Amino acid sequence: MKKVGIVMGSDSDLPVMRKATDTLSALGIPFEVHVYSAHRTPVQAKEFAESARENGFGAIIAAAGMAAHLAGAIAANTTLPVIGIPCKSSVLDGIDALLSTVMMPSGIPVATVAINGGVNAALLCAQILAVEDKELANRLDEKRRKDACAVLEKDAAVAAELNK
Ligand code: RP5
Repeated sequence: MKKVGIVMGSDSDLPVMRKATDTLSALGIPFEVHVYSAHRTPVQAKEFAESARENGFGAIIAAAGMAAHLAGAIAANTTLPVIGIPCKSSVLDGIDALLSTVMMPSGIPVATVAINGGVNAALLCAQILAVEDKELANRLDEKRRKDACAVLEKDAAVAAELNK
């Protein structure tokens, strides 16, 4: 199976990225994590993106906060699908990173998930890899079934308490 590349602009983004790594691990998807910044280590970020396809990656998650250029910078240097996670910072609550990540000019797409959306970034990567992987697609179907069951259990608990 292809690996998922996970790049974050700073180790301060790690709590968000752990949601992505936990989700990928639960689905049995291999990944590789790096801290590369579009601003502080632009050379390393560029080299990672340029070599990602030949290094066995099938999709890349790029997470950054504030003036979040990382996902766009990664996407500029690969035609692998890039999922951008805008990370919430202390000043503008992540709106800064959301707009920086989502508003890519035509030609260089970044599939942007919600602010701090580590789980959905991982699931989107899984769904991309599952296009050519029936076993992974089955695992995703099973996860949907389990998640739905968990909601129905909550429905039953809330109904039992409040629907008198
Ligand atoms: C961004 O700046 C990083 O992705 C991080 O979200 C934010 C702050 O970085 P630190 O100052 O915590 O290293 O580049």
